[in-house]
Amino acid sequence: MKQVVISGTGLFTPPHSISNDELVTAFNAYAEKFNAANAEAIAAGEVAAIEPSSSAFIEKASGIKSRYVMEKTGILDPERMVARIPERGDDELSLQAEICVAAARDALARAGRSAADIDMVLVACSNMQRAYPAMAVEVQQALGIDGFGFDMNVACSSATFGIQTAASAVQSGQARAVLVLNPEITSGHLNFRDRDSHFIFGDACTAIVVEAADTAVSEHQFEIVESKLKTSFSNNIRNNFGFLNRFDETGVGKPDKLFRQQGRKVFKEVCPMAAEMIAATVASAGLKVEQVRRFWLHQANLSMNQLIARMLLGREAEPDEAPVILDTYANTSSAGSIIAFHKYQDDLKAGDLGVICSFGAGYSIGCVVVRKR
Ligand code: CO8
Repeated sequence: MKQVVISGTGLFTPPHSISNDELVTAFNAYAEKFNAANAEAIAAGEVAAIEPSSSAFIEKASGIKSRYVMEKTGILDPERMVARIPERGDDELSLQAEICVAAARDALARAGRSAADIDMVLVACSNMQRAYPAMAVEVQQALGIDGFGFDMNVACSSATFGIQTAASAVQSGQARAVLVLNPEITSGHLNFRDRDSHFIFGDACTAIVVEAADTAVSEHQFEIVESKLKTSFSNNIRNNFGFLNRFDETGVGKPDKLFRQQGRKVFKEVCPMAAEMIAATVASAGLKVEQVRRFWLHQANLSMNQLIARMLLGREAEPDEAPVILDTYANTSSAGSIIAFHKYQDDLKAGDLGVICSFGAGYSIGCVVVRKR
C-alpha cells in the first residue's frame, strides 16, 4: 500500500490565558451572589447553595494550571461568564475559519507546501460554528485551495479520525495532500457556572498536512505506520445542543445544552480502553510497546495519562516519553494530542517510533503509530 506521511503540523494559540486563580475568583463571586440572592430558598431547602471552587482542587484533580481562550473578560465577568465576541457578517471570515487559516499556514510552512499542493481540506473538531456551509469549504476558499473540503466531528478524537480519513484519501489517490484542521473553541460550549467542569477546557487550533511519502519534501516527516479507530456509545460525556432544540422552548438554554460529563466514570472506563487500543495498534504494526519512544496522548487529565502509561509500560512514564501540555492549555479536545505532537517532535531521530492517541466523547478512541523519517 502507498506510504503516507504527516509532513507538517501547525498550531494557533489564542492571545488570552486564564489562570486557575482568575477563574476561581470569578466563579466564587458568581456563587456568592447567587447564594445571597437565593438565601431564603436555600435556608428553606428549596434551592441548593453553590459551593465555592478552588485552585488547589483543580490542579490536584486535573493537572491544569491555566488555559487559553479567544476572549477572557466576558468569561471572568461574574454577571456574564461567557466570552464577549461580536457576531461577524456573512461576508467576513468566520472566527473558526480564521483560526484554521492561522494554524494551516504554520503547518504548510513546516511541510514545505503551498495551497496549490493541497487537494482536500478536512475540518475535524468537537463543535462547528454553524450548520452550513461547511467550515472546511470556507477555509478552502480563504487559503485558495482547489479541490474539496468537508467537516467531521468525533469529539476529542476528531484529529486522529481525521488523520486516518486523510491517509485513506491519499492512499486511494483521491488527494495528493490533505489539510486536517482542529479548531477547538471549547469555551463556547463550556458551562463556566458549573463547578465540576468550569476549569476543564481551553481553546486552540491545530493543523496537520498528510501526503504521499514518495513526493513529500518536508524535513519534519513522520510515516504513518498503523492506525486504529474505535467507538463505543456512552452518555457519560454529552451535549444536547442542536438544531432541533427549538422544537421545545422549555429546554432552550438549559445546562444540558452545554458540555457535561460523569468525570469519574469517564476516567475509569476510558483509561483501560485507551491503553488496550494503544497496545493493540502497536502489536498490529508488528512492534512492541517498549520500542515506542514517545506517546502523544490526549490532554484531558494528568492522572489519566499517568495511569494509561503505567498500564502500558508497567512503570511511570518519563516526562520525555509522554509530554504534557494540559498544564497550560487545559483540555483542548481534539487539538490536545496534536499540540503535544507539534511541540515535542523535533528532538526525535530517524527511525524513532511514536504513538498519537486521542480519547473522549462517543466514547471514541483513535490511535496512530508513526515513525520519524
Ligand atoms: N472545586 C472544589 N471542589 C470541587 C470542584 C471544584 N471546582 N469540583 C468538584 N469538587 C468536589 C466535588 O464536589 C467532590 O466533592 P465530594 O467528594 O464531597 O463529593 C470532590 O471535589 C471530588 O469531585 P470529583 O469526583 O468530580 O473529582 P475527580 O477527582 O473525579 O476530578 C475531573 C474531576 C477532573 C473532571 C476528573 O474526573 C476527570 O478529569 N475525568 C476525566 C474527564 C475526561 O477526560 N473527559 C474527557 C472529555 S473531553 C471530550 O471528549 C471532548 C468533548 C467535547 C468538548 C466540548 C467542548 C466543551
